[in-house]
Amino acid sequence: MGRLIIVSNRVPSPRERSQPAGGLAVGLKDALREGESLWFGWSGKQVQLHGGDPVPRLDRVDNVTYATIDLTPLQYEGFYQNFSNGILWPLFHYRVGLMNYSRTDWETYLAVNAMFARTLLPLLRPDDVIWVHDYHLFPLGQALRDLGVKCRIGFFLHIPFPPWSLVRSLPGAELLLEDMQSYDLVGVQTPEDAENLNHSLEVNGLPPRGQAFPIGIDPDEFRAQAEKSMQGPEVRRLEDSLRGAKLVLGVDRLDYSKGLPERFRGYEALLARYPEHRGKVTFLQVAPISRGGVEEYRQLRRQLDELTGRINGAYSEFDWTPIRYITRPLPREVLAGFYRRAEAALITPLRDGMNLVAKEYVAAQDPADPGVLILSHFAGAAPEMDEGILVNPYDPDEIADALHEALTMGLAERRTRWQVLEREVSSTTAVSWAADFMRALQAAPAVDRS
Ligand code: ADQ
Repeated sequence: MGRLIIVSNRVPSPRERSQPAGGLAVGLKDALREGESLWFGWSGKQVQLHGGDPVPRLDRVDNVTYATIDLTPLQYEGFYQNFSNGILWPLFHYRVGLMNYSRTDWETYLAVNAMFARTLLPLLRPDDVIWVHDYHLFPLGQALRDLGVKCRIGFFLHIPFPPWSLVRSLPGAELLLEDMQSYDLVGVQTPEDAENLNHSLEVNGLPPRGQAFPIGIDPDEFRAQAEKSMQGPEVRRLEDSLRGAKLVLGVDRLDYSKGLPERFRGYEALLARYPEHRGKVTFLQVAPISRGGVEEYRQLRRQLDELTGRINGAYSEFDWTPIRYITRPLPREVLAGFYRRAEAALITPLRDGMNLVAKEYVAAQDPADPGVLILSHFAGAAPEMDEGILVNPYDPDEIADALHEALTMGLAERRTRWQVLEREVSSTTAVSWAADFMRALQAAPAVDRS
């Protein structure tokens, strides 16, 4: 087999020691350990270019060559901020009302995809297999085919695929679906996403392409990380600061899809309706700022600042604070120990492609005394992880009841539930996800390359 070519919007810097906060980077790092591969995409830098395409910078580390290009400030704004994050992201998370459509941004999106194709082309060999990732790059397969690329090309969508009745709100949605015909295989996270995608294709007279490949983590690595982290100074400091209180943990990028205000209100409802937990529980929410340039994200931040202040103001004692809220990323090594220390994880997205934090939490637990996973019905992980307490994230009272149940659950039930969850997390890993996708891509009937 030829090389594996991964294309994603962002390419993580291979020399950065700490991991970026993002599921795609985490999943792929685990999947890229074997064989020869090239990872192509944006460097994360904006540079003013005067005419012509950027030239990829190459950096080889072990068996992976990282090839990155810069974007101009106009490309960054139109392609990344406005179209990918301001239009596709809300729409694909079922939030049509937050979509700020503009035809100029759509044109920039198509132009940047065509530019990605032109700059990738000279790096390709005929026997390569190309794997394109995520909503930033829907049209890339077609752009490559237009340049005569005959390799196998697969696409994986990390975010949900909503029903056609929503997707059709996007002007040009039909074109995106037509472009998908250039891929030999289109992977999505869940059977529901595959059904929505295939139905959208069908109503547009196109053949089905979608198959579900739920992404996973590297549970062994995460467990080892968590065990090691328990001995580290941060977990000790956390433990000391809790002074015997139970810990409820939330870990998310600061994003409106993650249901953070609803979650904070759920915790507030716990304190209001179950006063016995006051002073005996602490909620730690780690939510590093993400996409700070987009207005909706700035608004969300203001809303959370206000909610945290209000809840802490109302319930704090001079020696106890109900919510600890951090908007900086924490190193994964430290987070892993925090997961293990937490009696409950509160993961309540309004919509999420998969949600790797849920899987990491399960992998990090101590089998002798595991914590409880509280998970939204609307995370892609929910169908696989229904031994957690599943909640409707829109209902603060349901979140409060789930928290009370988790905080009072006996050891026997916690162990039984965790064992089922752990088996699930160990059977669908990042490595098996990538291997399953690649196998299906090799086996898929090739699309017309003429
Ligand atoms: P994300 O929306 O980024 O990913 P998620 O799947 O939860 O969401 O992955 C986040 C990753 O970043 C996890 O590995 C987590 O540990 C890490 N992370 C999150 N917050 C962090 C923090 N505060 N500090 C350090 N690390 C942090 C997208 C989709 C998801 C899908 C993934 C993978 O939105 O639905 O599961 O891709 O396909």
